[in-house]
This record gives sequence, C-alpha cells and structure tokens, in this order.
Amino acid sequence: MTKSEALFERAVKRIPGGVNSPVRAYGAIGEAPRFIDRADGCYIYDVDGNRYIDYIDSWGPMILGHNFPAIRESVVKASEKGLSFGCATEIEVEMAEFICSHIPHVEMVRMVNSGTEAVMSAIRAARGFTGKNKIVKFAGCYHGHTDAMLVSAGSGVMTSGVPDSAGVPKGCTEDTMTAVYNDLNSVKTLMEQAPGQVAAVIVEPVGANMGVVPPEEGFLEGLRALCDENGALLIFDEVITGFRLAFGGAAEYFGIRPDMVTYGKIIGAGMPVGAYGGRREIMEMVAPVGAVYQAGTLSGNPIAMAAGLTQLKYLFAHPETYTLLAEKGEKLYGGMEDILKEKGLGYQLNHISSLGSLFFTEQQVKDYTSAKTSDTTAFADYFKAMLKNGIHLAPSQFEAMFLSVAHTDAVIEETLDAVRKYFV
Ligand code: HOZ
Repeated sequence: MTKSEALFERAVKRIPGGVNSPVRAYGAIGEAPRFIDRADGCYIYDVDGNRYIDYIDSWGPMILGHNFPAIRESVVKASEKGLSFGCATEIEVEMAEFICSHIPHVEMVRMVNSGTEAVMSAIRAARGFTGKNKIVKFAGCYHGHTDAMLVSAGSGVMTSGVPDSAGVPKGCTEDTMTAVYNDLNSVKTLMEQAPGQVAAVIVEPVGANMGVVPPEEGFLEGLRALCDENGALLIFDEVITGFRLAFGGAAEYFGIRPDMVTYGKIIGAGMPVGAYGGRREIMEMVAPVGAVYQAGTLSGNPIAMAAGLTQLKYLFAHPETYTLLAEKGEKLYGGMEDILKEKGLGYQLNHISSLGSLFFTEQQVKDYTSAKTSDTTAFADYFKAMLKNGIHLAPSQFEAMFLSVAHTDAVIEETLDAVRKYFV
C-alpha cells in the first residue's frame, strides 16, 4: 500500500469522501488521490516521493509556478508581525489601490476569502443596487458553492452527476435563471420572460468549469448590450481568468467592460483570498457605507495580502508573462492537436492562452450540453496513463489545464511525449 492509499484510508473515516473539496477526489478514476507533500516550480511531489509535472497549479493561482521565492519570502516577512488582527491594515489599502489603479473597471474593491464568497457578495450588491432579484447564469459555469449559483453548475457538480445540490431550498434558486453559454438568444428569451426584473448576468468570460469553453465571437459583446438594454449589471467571474489571461483578465483580453468583477485564489497567489469590485456607485452600496451587508474576520488577512500583492506587482512589472503564457499554451495545446490529428480521431481540444481542455467527443464543445457529450470513461483512462507518466492533470474531464511560466519547453515536450505515447 502506498502512503497516499494509507492516508486516504484514514481520510475517508473522518472527512466526507476523504477530501476537503470534491474536485480533489479521484472518484471517476477509481483510485486514491495523490496526497501532496510539496511543490516547486512546475513540479508537485506526493508523499510517496513521486514527482509530477503539475497542470492543476492549485486551480490557477500559480501563474509564476509553485513556491515562487518572492512570494514565499513576502509570506515569511508578513508572518513575523502576526497572523491576523481582524482590524484594518496598510497592506489592504495598498492592495485596493493597486487593483483599482490598474484595472479600469474596478473603481472600488472589497476583499473576501474565496471566489464563492466574492460571488455571493457581488450578487447581493447587484441586487441591492438595482433593487431587482433575478440573476441570469449559464449552464456549466461554476461560481462557487453559494446556494443561488448551484443550478446547472460546472466543476465538481458536473462530475458528481448531481444536477443541483441537495440542501438548497427552492427559495434560494427561484430567482436564478439559466441560459445557454454562447447563445445570446437564450439570454434574450430570459430577459423577455422577466422584463425589468434581472439584476445581473453573471458569466465566466471563458468557461473553465465545464472544461475550457471560450466565448464565441460576439458573445460577450452581446451580453454587454443585452445588460445595457435591460438595466441589468454584467458581472464577470474572473476567478480563473483574472490576472491570468491578461493582467486585466478576460475584460482586458476581449475589450469588454463589466460592471462588476469577482476574483478568487489568484489574487492571494494561493492563499485563501477572493474579492469583488466594480463601479463606485455599486460598491458604495456595501456596508458600512451602504445597506448591503457583507463582512469577514479574515477578509484582507495581512499574510494573504502580502502574498497576493507580491504576485500582482510582479505580474504588472513583467507584462511579458502574458506573451510567455500564450506561447507556452500554443506549444502545448498546438502540439497536442498535432498528435490528435495524426491519430485521426474526433477529439476536441479547446484552449486559450495558458488554459486548455481535451474533450473525448466528436462534437464541437461550445456549451454545457456539448461538453457533456465527452466520454468520461475515456478521460479516466487517459488521466491514469498520464499520471503514470508523471503528468498531474485535474482528475475530472470538466476542469482546465493550467500552465505557468515555470513550465519550460523541455517540460512541455515531456508532456507531449506522454500524450503521444498514449494516443499514437
Ligand atoms: N472548482 C474550482 C476549479 N475549477 C475550484 C476547485 C475546487 O472546487 O476545489
């Protein structure tokens, strides 16, 4: 028995499913998850001493690779002053000023502890600001596990085979309307069904929780126009794309200005952080200025702020990071595409810059329904083979691969060799 298997045996007795988040389970794969001991650069090491090339990157934040020295040092330095005060600190002001001065659509920002919290709070602010209740989301988009968003959600909800979570009272989702990703008519129809009642449309500007599904041309522009026509706010959930696709996230990448934006783990560089922000008049609805209540002892935690701000400042000072990520994406996903073409079978490889997903289907994947046509048994087989060859992918068909700047050309070549060995 491996150390990971032994740990899993202990874990399942005390932690539901043996994991603290469902996407970590190897349920679909039928194995014990690898228990991780440490990580460095593009590598992750399990407790049995196996080294893997990591494409999870802590689900996105490790843009600079694991254990980036300046970030680690900032955490050590900040921790010497104390771990948490539950009081205002200078570094929170610096973080807010830094984000607002470099992201044009964020005039004010509030720190929270996770993407889930960011979305929950942004929706409350949007409802408070507009005085309306309905929220339009897209099937297959995942906005964390807040009650109102657990409707046709992506990520772990898709692999669990449970369309909507138990324990969510009907009342919590009766104002959630679900549209089809990349289908503007579906949004238009919902707007017509609830005229003047939609507070906000929330979207992952690049779908990344039903696997990677980029927006088709005109989709995000169309959402902007529909929101404007119907007096609804447009919320970009940039938990995955923020500071990764471009410094200004998908909003900058696609040139669309949302009214509000939510961020997650990336702005903590791996520490537990989230944030929501946007237009000043919306954010001024939030307590203690306005009537929308939202709070948190650990919000803006000084250690998390130190890590996050160090990463954001580094990314801003090194804009070449984004060219590098795009080049690495082209090398990896382009290389995979070449291999798949050689095999001549109907796989789909969706990718954009550092994000990518391989779907085991002949259908073009552009929304939740087409994503679900992927053969998850085939994915499980592929996942196992890749793991055996030292490649650490998310153990689910419906998650993204994340590249970092620490993935060297040699490492990408090694990955392509493993893909080639599997398919050809
Ligand atoms: N679902 C997110 C990744 N796509 C976060 C990971 C998690 O849920 O643990």
